[in-house]
Amino acid sequence: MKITRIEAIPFAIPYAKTLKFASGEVRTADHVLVRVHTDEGLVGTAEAPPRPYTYGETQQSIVAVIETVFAPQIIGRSALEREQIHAVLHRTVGNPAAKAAIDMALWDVIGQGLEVSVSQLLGGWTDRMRVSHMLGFDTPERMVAEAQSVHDAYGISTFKVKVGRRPVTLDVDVCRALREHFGDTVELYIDGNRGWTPSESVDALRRMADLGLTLAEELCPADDILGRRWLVRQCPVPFVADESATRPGEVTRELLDGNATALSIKTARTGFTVSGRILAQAEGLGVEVVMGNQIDGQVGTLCSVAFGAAHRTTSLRAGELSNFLDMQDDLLAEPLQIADGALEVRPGPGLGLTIDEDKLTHYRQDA
Ligand code: MUC
Ligand code: MG
Repeated sequence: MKITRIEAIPFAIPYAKTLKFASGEVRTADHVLVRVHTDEGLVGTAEAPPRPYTYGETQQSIVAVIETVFAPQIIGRSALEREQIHAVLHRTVGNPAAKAAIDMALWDVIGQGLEVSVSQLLGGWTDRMRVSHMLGFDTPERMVAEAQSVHDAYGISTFKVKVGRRPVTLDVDVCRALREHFGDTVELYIDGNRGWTPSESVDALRRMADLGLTLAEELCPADDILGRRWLVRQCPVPFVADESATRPGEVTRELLDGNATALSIKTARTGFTVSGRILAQAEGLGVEVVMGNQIDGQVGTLCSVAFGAAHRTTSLRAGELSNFLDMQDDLLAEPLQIADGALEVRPGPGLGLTIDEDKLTHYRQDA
């Protein structure tokens, strides 16, 4: 399984519906498809979705760091030398989506080489994940209508509501409208993407105390150190660290400092290898996890399902796996189908994905 070539292909697919949240908005999926080739003709595939406003990575920076920094140090090694390859990636600070995509493409190669599904290699707990749908900023009426339509079309009954607007009543009204519309038939939780101050967050949580929310994520910045601790201490539900806990060291620091009591694991950010280490930290420390979404396309979503379904702890909660529904098109030859509120793992070998080459030719930006 000698690595002979690593491709970083920028592609752009427009969204049918803009997703808006406190730290940004997404109109086009300007992602990078990463392909790892081996001497036996295997090709491992993964997707890197840049989030410039969160981590500073862009489509161009991902292509550049893979082509000029990572690929030259990895080509010539065996895909099985995972610790060696991780030492190379680890030497460079940051660039999480670029590193994660390389890691996942390598696992795809290994799975194909061994003729086993990656999800089974990782843990093989189950064959599907329940799906949570993310509702971006809009009016209460339109957000309720979107929730009802994905509920009807896909059987989804868990919703992550984006919050963090001012005044806080804008988002409180949305959560109340959703609860009144659905009664107790749905799970609701919130993600502020650092939009509120600690006191706005506490105010919003008080106003929503009767709504049965199950999680609160990144309501204020983790750098509001004492305010964030004060907020987390009085938060009635697990407080999820997402963009504040992106690697094992940060995870330890944020949890031990009392800045969070649960973790979002995103394969787009920590691949399979580091996500597995973070999961072990969460299990060892006894905190809950949720499989998050970095607004992945279908390739990335398939990777999240493979990891989430592989482990008992990650499949306890619904994973955020439906952002691809907002895209006008995608790259998989056989598109993902959410049914009965769940997404199935592809049987493999590897990740079990095939790229539609005509679509890639159409959407790629470097041709
Ligand atoms: C989330 O959980 O925050 C928004 C930005 C990003 O990086 O991921 C999404 C969802
Ligand atoms: Mg989040």
